[in-house]
Amino acid sequence: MKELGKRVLAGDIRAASRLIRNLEDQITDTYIAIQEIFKETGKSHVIGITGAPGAGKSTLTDELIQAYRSQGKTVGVLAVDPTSPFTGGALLGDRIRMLRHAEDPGVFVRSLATRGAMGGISKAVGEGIHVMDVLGKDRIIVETVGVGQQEVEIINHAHTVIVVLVPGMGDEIQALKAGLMEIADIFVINKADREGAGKLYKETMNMVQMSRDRAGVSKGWQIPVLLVESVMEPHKFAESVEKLRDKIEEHYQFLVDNDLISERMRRKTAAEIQEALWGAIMCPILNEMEASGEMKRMIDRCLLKDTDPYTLADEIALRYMKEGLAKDICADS
Ligand SMILES: Nc1nc2c(ncn2[C@@H]2O[C@H](COP(=O)(O)OP(=O)(O)OP(=O)(O)O)[C@@H](O)[C@H]2O)c(=O)[nH]1
Ligand SMILES: [Mg+2]
Repeated sequence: MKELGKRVLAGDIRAASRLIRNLEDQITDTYIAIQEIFKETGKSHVIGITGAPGAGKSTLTDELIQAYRSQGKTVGVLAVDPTSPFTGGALLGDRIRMLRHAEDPGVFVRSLATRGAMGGISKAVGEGIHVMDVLGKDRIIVETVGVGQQEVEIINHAHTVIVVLVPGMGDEIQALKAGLMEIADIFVINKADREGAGKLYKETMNMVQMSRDRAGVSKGWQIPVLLVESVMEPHKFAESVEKLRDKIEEHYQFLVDNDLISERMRRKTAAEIQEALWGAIMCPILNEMEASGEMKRMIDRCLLKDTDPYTLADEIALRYMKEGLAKDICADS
């Protein structure tokens, strides 16, 4: 499809879906479409929802869509599936769970499964957010599974990060370990029907109070811990998710009032430049090296201790500085 970016700018939903699929399939020239739309990005409030596999993120997102729609706000959802062995089956589940919004033109839900090499997920997420942004979605919810470093990168994309904890998983410790403590703007204790929810709530409150004042992106913000009622009690569930929505709004307002938005935007843009550089420099080099068999030969030489990766990297860098890059297909960034 030609001029994909321009069509997305004109509000073409099919073009937007196609573009997101292209990001997912890591088709090389998607960057052209992103170049076309970039100027119009930066209007949406981006909300990251992260937590362990099965923590109830999609269930929560579905209700959050409802809470925003009841205020007339439009919502985009990007459900990121890193296709890890843990979340292999998550895609279908996400689509089914948010199906009640499928006919609503104010809601745009897409899954993003990226098989990519290093940095690939974060890059595709950033680009997917741009697409939803230029479609004019007021709020964009990005669901990521919080299991590793990749997911902590949600801080580079979201204005407000929600960390979902559930009882019975030793989550409070997990949160500390995975660095989630540093990125959470709001903690949600989910699955309140489960044993230990009250205890987890208290522990998380303690953890939040003990943690030193946050430097950086949300300084001065008191991290709230919200107990969300069980989905089995639909009315209470809806009510507590409305409270969550209000907290999210309060956080965004806090960023605006304290002039912290620009700091987040700088951080986000720095990450994006790095990712674009990776795509523009590393991908063509690595692809060419793969295609020519040079990579294989280099591995062999390193294993024989004939040379080392650092010397090789110097040589390659020098060579490309002299010869320049072939603007080549980049299939695995
Ligand atoms: N008991 C209980 N189960 C819940 C609650 N909320 C969600 N679940 C269930 O937990 C399971 C996982 O829910 P999801 O919303 O798919 O969780 P998720 O975090 O999006 O899962 P992944 O995307 O696979 O990481 C589903 O079977 C839900 O029905 C709750 O409040 N109480
Ligand atoms: Mg999910």
